[in-house]
Amino acid sequence: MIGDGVPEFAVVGHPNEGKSAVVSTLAEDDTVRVTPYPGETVACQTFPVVVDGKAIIRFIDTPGFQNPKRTFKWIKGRRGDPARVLSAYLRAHAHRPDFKDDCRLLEPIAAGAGIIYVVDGSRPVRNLDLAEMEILRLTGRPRMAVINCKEHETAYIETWKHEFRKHFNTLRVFNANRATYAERIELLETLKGIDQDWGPALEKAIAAFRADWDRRNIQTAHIICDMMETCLTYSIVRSFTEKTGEKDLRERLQREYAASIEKIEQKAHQKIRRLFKHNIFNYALPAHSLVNEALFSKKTWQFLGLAPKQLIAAAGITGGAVGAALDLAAGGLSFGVFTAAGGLLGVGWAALGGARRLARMKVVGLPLGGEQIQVGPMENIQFLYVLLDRALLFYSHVINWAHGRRDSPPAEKRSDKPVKAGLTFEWDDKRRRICQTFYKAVRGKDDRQKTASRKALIEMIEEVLLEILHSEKTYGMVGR
Ligand SMILES: Nc1nc2c(ncn2[C@@H]2O[C@H](COP(=O)(O)OP(=O)(O)O)[C@@H](O)[C@H]2O)c(=O)[nH]1
Ligand SMILES: [Mg+2]
Repeated sequence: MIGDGVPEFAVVGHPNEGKSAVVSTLAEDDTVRVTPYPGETVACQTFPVVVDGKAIIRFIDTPGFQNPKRTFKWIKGRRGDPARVLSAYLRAHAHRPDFKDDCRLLEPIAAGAGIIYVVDGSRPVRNLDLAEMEILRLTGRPRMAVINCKEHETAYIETWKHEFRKHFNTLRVFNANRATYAERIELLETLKGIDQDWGPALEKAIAAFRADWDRRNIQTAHIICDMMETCLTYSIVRSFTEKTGEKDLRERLQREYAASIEKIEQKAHQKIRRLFKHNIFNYALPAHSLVNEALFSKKTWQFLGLAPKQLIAAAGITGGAVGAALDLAAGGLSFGVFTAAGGLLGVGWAALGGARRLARMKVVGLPLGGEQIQVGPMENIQFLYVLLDRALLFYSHVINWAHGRRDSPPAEKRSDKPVKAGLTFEWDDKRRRICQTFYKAVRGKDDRQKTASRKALIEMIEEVLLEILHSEKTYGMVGR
């Protein structure tokens, strides 16, 4: 611990074992430099976890040992207070370029930081590692060992654990690339065992971290609710004359409508992404994940189990899709063209979908002889479930993607089989009723009903987000 009472940990070890990746994941900071080339980190860099503008814990990324054996030999030969020995070592090697990294690494420890020692547990233990462990033991500082397996090899883990028990106060298997929220919390909990004196400060940091995530979840629920309200009530109205041509305008408006909905959705997703501090993780997800599907693609509807097969076939007959309308028809849903009086004008696509109507399009007479076309709002509650499922999937990806990871999700694999990956599909009547009430209220005029239904929906989404957060299931996830 250092002067201001904020727990501080130097993350040390051999180059290229995943120190920077561990720092990045623990600090939720994807600006930490993680590279496949050893020796890229040349100076220490501190990455604080900041909640409400205050650092609650700090992780220091270090270059890694350069001369563990010689350093060990030097330190081992001295008697007395470990802090003094460490200071003497730093003084004696301050101007030695060949000990530069060792000095950088030991400086924060001499200044009072605790130690997190990272090794790649998928390789065997070497003599060099034993020298490093001995040095760290001789510093006398509170220390934890982290086994970060870069490969799936687990044969050496027991040997590592055996050695660690001799040299460290506590140890933890932690994968910097795969760690979930729960695993990050568990690691912090384990850190408490590093030293009795550190317990209260770490307890405080963990509580602040948890509270921060609770807040992010509440904000996410609001973002999702706002996005759904905007999408469910969205419509475009445009005037047209004989010259403009009704057909052209109608097609243009359909495209415009679909593009706007996608934009609203994307904006909301990006807000969620920022909330969880992701800057580089990009969502090029495989086909099984719905998140990457265009909102109106046939596939999305299929994935969510909403598309009766015969209607997809029927959609094939009508030819290429134009904007939202035909795609929606392909999903087993239809839309109609309405006159001002409400009568059905164009029955082609409407006939595909049986009783249900979607993406309403109205032609309304104007007093001066012109006419207007209105596209939207969407008239089917499945639209709500699609938006909700996609937002929840997006959330699931974001929270489970460790910040230390520098690979990309695997390229999209084509799959023709519909996959019922959506969460809402399995919901009970109570949750469905909340959705139905919201769907009705936001499109109505009663403000009190709107407020009440929003509140109920937000509470329900918060509950669902927590379920996803603590779920063992990798809901809709890839590459874990
Ligand atoms: N597959 C996998 N790769 C990892 C993991 N941790 C680190 N790496 C990779 O190992 C390389 C070295 O990681 P880095 O954190 O820069 O190591 P450092 O030199 O100890 O800081 C990078 O290419 C990382 O992406 C892990 O848990 N799994
Ligand atoms: Mg590094």
